[in-house]
Amino acid sequence: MAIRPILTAPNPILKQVSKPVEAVTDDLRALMDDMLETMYDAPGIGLAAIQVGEPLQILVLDVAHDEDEPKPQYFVNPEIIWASEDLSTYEEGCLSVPEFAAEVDRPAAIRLRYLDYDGKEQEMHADGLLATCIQHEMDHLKGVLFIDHLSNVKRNMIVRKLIKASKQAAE
Ligand code: GNR
Ligand code: NI
Repeated sequence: MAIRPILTAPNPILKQVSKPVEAVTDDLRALMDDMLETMYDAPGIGLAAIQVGEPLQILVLDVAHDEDEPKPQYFVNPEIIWASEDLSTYEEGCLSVPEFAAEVDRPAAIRLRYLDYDGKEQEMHADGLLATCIQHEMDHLKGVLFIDHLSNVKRNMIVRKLIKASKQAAE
């Protein structure tokens, strides 16, 4: 397993649309292992493959990471097959938008179809933080960041600050 560098906005790679996976191979399981290790190291509660530069429809999540037992979850080619009409609001952060957080509204509950770590088709219902996090990660697969849900004024302010911070880090 290896920790990989996480890309940060406004890196144009983060805008790429990720491709479906044809088969869950050992190589892709190795990528999922690296993603999980990278996510725990960051630390974060979710990571999409594009955040480590791989434009593939793969997510890893662990929304229970503060408890003693880690509970990693892997989602390949996820599809939302139902979303509740009622929304919930969470303060979201993103490892690709370091140091910023903002409230985003999303469907409060979803039903998801996906392939698991073994390539087996699964369905699950998610609500609460898990539902929010899955939708945040699925946005990454479409090249969308949580700041794209904010007003242009807020997003531009954040992007300008990210550019300034990365210039300072390079000095
Ligand atoms: O670590 C993360 N925390 C988080 C908090 C609220 C809503 C979404 C997230 S996902 C984020 C990790 C990340 O950037 N995943 O893409
Ligand atoms: Ni993110």
